[in-house]
Amino acid sequence: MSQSALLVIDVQNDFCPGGALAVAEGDQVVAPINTMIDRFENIILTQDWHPANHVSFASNHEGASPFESVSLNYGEQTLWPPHCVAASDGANFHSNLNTNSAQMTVRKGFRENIDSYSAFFENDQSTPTGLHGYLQDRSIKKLVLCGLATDYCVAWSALDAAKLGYETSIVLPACRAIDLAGSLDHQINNMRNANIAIEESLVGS
Ligand code: VGL
Ligand code: ZN
Repeated sequence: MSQSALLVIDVQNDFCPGGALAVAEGDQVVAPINTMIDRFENIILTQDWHPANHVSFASNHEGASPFESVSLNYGEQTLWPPHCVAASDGANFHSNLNTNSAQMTVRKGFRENIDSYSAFFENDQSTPTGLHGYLQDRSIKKLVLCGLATDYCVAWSALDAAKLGYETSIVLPACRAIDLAGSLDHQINNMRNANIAIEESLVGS
């Protein structure tokens, strides 16, 4: 059994062109991710999944606009347009993503009062999603990350994975970024400093 897994982050309609929080070229990750899905035995998907009254939505803070930052009880939180509302079409995976061989979907950000960029811990950096336990139970030691967005959910997930001791890489041609106020460069630096491999071409297991 392979000890590596492909972790496909948030390839959902709302992060693709035409979606509520569209990432430039977000849909262009689908083809390279499908290619890698065919090369891996272990596939895990994540799905951003928020209640309509979620704390990360600017519309739920009086007078606030999307992409501003606010201070919450767990720290700074960027406010976003409402996106990935649970059970909405925007929360669905892109229709061309090959989800058939995925063994597990981790939903995150489902609690009203806390966001979760990372697939491992919510934004208080301590509430676990359960993914680490699942991977430990399956003896998975190595993670390859791809998806949306490079500088938010992919980076936060990769940084937590590295902290938890996984051998971690991200595959840039299968990622696209939001790039808010230099966030892409900042997070690429953070990932390099955490010994995360930044791959420039597609990889296999
Ligand atoms: C994401 C912002 C808000 C992401 C999710 O998937 O990177 N970014 N929610
Ligand atoms: Zn979100």
